[in-house]
Amino acid sequence: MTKIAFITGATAGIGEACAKKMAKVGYDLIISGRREENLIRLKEEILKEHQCNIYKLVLDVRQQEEVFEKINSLPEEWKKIDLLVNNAGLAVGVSAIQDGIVDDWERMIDTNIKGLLYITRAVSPLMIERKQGHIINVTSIAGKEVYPGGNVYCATKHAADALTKGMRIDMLPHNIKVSSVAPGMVETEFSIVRFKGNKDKADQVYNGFTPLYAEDIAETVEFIATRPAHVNINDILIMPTAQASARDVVRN
Ligand code: NDP
Ligand code: 8X3
Repeated sequence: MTKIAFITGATAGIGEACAKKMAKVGYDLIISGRREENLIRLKEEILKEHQCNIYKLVLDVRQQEEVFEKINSLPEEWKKIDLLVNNAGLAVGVSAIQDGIVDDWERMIDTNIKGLLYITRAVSPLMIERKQGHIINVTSIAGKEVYPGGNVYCATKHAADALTKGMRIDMLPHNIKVSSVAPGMVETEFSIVRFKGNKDKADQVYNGFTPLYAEDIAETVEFIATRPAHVNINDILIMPTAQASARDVVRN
């Protein structure tokens, strides 16, 4: 039977690349995000290349009621989710704590921590019912280290790292794998969002070195998802060759 992958944040970057990759290896997809037009475009693009079924779920992961209502209302055949990729997330701003914009903090906390929790709370019982499944959380180098201007974003990714470990313990009796992939710098819309649409500032982040691309992370997610039943990859930290730690990047 065809497996189903549910990918949050599939309207751009890493999530979009994961959707394409998992379709390529034969999964049916639930693709979600807030931008419906991007989901429509992605569905069309994937269907040009692959024969699979795709369900579009327009969803803001911060909206608790919406998350539960929409996931509980999935058609029965779409509730058989084999793989959940908790990818939706963002960084907003680089202010020091004393200058921090509270609304930015709330967007990050609500999306990266609470959103991940709501989605997992809604999907994991469906996996438990079938005694199978795999949850892959997209964390970050920011979940392992803290860098200047990273404060709240790093805290949310440390939380995602801790939640991955906690979820793995909770899912253990239910035959559900829990993994994380922790990327360093990946060129996506991430920095455009972080710098609130300032493309020049965003481009500077990736200047003078070759960053990771979304496809690199999708390939890693595919690897994690396709190990044999008795193998779980707990965590993969993946960096551009030019990046040694959150703060050490070699630029030309
Ligand atoms: P993008 O900005 O390109 O993509 C982010 C995705 O998250 C979009 O699809 C966006 O969809 C979705 N998203 C954001 N907020 C919400 C929300 N409230 N509800 C639903 N979906 C939401 O960034 P990336 O692809 O780079 O980021 C994906 C993940 O990877 C994030 O968790 C990020 O923290 C993590 N990461 C990124 C790194 C990088 O350097 N790029 C490195 C390490 C980790 P929409 O706006 O349509 O809702
Ligand atoms: C995104 C990568 O280095 O900006 O998680 O934290 S970084």
